[in-house]
Amino acid sequence: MTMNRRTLTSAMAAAAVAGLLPASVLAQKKLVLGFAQVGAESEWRTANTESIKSAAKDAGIELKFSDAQQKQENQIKAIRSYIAQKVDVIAFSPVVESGWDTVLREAKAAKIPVVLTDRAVNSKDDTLYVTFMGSDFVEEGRKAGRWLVEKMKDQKGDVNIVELQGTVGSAPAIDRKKGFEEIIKADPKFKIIRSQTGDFTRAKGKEVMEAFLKAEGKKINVLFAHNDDMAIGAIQAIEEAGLKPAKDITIISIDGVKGAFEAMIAGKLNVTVECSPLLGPQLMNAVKDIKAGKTLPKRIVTEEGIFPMEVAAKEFPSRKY
Ligand code: GZL
Repeated sequence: MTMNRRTLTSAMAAAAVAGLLPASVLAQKKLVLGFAQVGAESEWRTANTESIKSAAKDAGIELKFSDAQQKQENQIKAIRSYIAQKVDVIAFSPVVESGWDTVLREAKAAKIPVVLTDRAVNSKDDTLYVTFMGSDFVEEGRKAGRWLVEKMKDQKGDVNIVELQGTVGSAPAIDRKKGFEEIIKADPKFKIIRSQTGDFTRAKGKEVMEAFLKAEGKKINVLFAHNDDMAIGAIQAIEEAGLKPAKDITIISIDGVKGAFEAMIAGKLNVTVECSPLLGPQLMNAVKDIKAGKTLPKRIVTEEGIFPMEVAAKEFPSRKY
């Protein structure tokens, strides 16, 4: 008769209580974390994955990891496999906000705690997860908007903006747009004349920016990109159209990855709003706290800054992602 992990654990616990096994043996049982990652769509995501893998290793936590290639059905499949394997904790970054209640109820029924990292879900039932740790995307959008309002304060005529949105339905795309529009709506000179998803990738960002340039040409004053990868793709399109990025078209993006600092140092990107992917250590602490029976806050917000091109060269050497 094969014993599954949970039965084995309870047998070990009984043995330890009976004094047959030293508690230290029990204590040495490695915690197992199942992590369902969004994909590998951007520099940010690559750094986020690296942070999770290295932090699990440092924490002595066994990590089961999956890459969903930005498909929700793959993330749901991965979560179900972690439930079947009876991992100690499940964590994931939901590729989109909706459609998670069923699988999260299955995890709850299996008594496996779930941690949301990076992105949120729009479930009405917040008992389906222990905590959500990640950035305040609305505030990131506000920071981008405030920088633009300041930059254009002496501009008299219309400021025509094109917007490269992140993955449709994802928390960062919805919330960054919301925060940006909340700030610029104070002045009617700011007009978003085109807005379309570039799915957070360089390739799609370039493709959509080419279409924007074809349709609007020299009318475009500003590009607001929901992440650096799409901005970097768009910079290529702007240069191929014979225009000067960050001069003919002001470019604002979000993440603060190395590629953005390199673009700012080259004078091709005006500003990037920081969104830290380095969530690994915080996640491992949460896993250990949960298994130790500690109560966690429902929301853990990562603190972040904003980096205009003027400070890029000075800041670049100390950047960690
Ligand atoms: C934000 C994260 C976003 C990044 C993109 O926390 O979910 O996904 O802004 C990444 O670069 O693809």
